[in-house]
Amino acid sequence: MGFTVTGVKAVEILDSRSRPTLAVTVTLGDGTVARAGVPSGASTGSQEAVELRDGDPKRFGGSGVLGAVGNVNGEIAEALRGRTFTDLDELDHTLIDLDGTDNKSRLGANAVVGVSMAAARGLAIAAGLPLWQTLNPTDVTPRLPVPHFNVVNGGVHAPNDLDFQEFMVAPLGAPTMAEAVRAGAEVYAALRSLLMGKGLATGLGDEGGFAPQIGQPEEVLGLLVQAIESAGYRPGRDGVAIALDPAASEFYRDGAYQVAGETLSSDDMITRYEELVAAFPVWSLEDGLAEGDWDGNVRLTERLADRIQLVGDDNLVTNPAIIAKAIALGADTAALIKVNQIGTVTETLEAMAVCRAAGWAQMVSHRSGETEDTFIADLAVGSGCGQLKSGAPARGERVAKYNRLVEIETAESLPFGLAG
Ligand code: 2PG
Ligand code: MG
Repeated sequence: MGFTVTGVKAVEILDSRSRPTLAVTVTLGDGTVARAGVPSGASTGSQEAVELRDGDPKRFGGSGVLGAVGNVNGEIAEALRGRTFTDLDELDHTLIDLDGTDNKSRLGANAVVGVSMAAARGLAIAAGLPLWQTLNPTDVTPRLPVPHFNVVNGGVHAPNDLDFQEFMVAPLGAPTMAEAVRAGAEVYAALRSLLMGKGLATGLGDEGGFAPQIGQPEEVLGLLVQAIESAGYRPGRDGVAIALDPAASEFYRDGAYQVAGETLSSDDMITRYEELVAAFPVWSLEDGLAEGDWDGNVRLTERLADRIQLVGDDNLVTNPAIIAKAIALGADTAALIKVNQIGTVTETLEAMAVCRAAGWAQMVSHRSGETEDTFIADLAVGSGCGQLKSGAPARGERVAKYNRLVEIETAESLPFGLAG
């Protein structure tokens, strides 16, 4: 058993924001060739595994990744080529040891994660199995996740005045993946008509959601409810609910939150969220408070966990040890899962296992800078986590993930919806 790596190769390609990233190809002894595209975030947590950028101002304003490409084609290829591994775990730990740092800053998390994802895909191809099946822990039921469509973009993902980064619609009440995707697309279309009717811009932000010139989050929430209704769905958990990712670290300055011209304390923010949750069908809140505001996050969880899901992203960074700390503290009730935040597929699966053991939910996530790679769709299905966010139901790199989920549903009869 096991598998032999015969080749590893990276090239510099463009991501959806026109910034350089890596495409990595891994070749196996049986002739299998597998490729992976590496995503890249904009609102990043400070503890994320380190993305290596060249910093050469003469290329792409310093954001080139030729150094990371060189690390794959040089050191990593030399270490893996001709070697036989028992499983992905062994290959990933070889990469972790080769890098030698605790945040993949030497070889670059973008280099390491590309190799890990391509190898994982290669193992599935070699075994003649869909990728999700090889990512499925034996004690977990695979399921099709509820898609969370980011239909209004703000924060660092759009050039408007909106401080909250993501306003998502989640068809929790849909019976199937295909119907959930249809609901997302229909609400998106209804929202476009509403915005046009109000003379608001329908240009798109980084994740394919509209980026209208609106300042108050409550105004956007009102429009979302209208769009859900005019598309013929019931706003709420038995129809189409709303999920928010304010990405609060981005508007946290000098110990306070700056929202639409107001300066708010952690407790003011919590009160604001309580009001939002009472007035609108919000079912999930991610990064409602900033990364370093642990006390605030514990109080937010105490005050809202009986009503909504509280997802940690910037503060948890898909890191099993940090997630364990948050579980012990009682901050958040769910983790956002991004493979490139931690840097290998194996550690990502570990982070998800830590969540499951504590009864925490997980939402698999894209990055604001994406490629056409659909790895996260299979990861969401195999992990059985029941939730995925991949941006709007628009733009090829976002839609590719949703389309992959519909394809999986067509091929296999799997349950759809939230886990547990
Ligand atoms: C987030 C992500 C993805 P980014 O904050 O959840 O939506 O954004 O990739 O820019 O970190
Ligand atoms: Mg986030």
